[in-house]
Amino acid sequence: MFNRRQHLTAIALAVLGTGLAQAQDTVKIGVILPMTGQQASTGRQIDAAIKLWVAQNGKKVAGKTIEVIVKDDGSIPDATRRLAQELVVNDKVVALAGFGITPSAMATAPIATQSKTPMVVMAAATSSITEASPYIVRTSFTLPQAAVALAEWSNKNGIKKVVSLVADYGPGFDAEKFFTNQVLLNSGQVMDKLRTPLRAPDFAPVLQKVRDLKPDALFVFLPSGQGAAFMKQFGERGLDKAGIRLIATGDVTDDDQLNDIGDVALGVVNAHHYSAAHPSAMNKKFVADFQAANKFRPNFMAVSGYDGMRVIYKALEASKGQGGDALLAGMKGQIFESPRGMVLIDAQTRDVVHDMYIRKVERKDGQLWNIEFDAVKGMKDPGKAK
Ligand code: VNL
Repeated sequence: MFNRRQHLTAIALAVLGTGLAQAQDTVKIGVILPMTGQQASTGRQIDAAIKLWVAQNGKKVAGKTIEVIVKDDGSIPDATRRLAQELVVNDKVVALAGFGITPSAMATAPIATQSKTPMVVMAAATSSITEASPYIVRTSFTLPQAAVALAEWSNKNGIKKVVSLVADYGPGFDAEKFFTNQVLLNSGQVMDKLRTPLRAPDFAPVLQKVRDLKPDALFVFLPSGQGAAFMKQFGERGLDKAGIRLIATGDVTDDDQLNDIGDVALGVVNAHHYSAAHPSAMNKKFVADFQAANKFRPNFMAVSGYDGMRVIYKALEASKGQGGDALLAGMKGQIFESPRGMVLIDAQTRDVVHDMYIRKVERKDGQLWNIEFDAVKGMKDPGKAK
């Protein structure tokens, strides 16, 4: 017969046993996204894409059960860092993922390095992010990729005098530098370089300046979510009628907002790695499945979240569910078809290599789309030191 003490010990052991079994059978992925605040659309897109990936691919990988934990950082870098710390120390996640803006990714990089936790950047796009930790892998894109591809197109299309306008932080600096340097290399003229704050930008003064300068084209990078407000003001202030051509990175003609922008978006040429109108069988299925589950169209953030999950799942298969260096090794060098087209995770830089498409906004079946008409194939990040 058990006495009371033995009985309690047995229960304690049983509980401990189940706890251990659970810990060994479950693999946790910690996702940090801006679900609220100015970048909430980015969080909403990536969260929906992660859920779609899990719905399509199941929760079992390498005999383990995947648990995705999503935390909202409101795109406040201090919050991102604190949440990452908690996810690593308390939840023992094998991977960190998400990161809506560059400062959030940068704030978390030291945690990834110290804890040897692979960190998959699904949104932020400043070139140098992947150099901030050897544990960072990126599935989004880089601004130098989009800026250089667009500058090459604009040179071939008679655009000589340009003004650039970017958000005043990391990815904006990259966009400005790589676009204007390429224009100068092509013997063009850079009339001015304008910047607007990341938080609560006021576009009126810069648009007035552009109107006065009258360049052949205004080049714009603004983070996902700001494009519609900007483009509407561009039209309201008559810059399009004044013969100033708007060209942009695809962040500005974001599929998430494109239909709200209206006619002023028509004909805007832009460069990016993903369009919801990309004409592949895989993308048609991705868009259909995404729209069946959500009331909105997937944008470039969604595809980066989806591909990021692919990278994590395949790496877990290779590492048999182990984290750390084994998981990182499984991420490096992955090559696969994505809804955007072919993707390579460069084993040396851990950055994404993919096609940069040149697109034009067109109306089809009553909706606005970024229609791809040219591409720079297999583009590496031009921002990486040679
Ligand atoms: C960043 C780059 C953020 C591109 C974006 O949207 C974007 C970033 C929130 O690196 O902070 O479209």
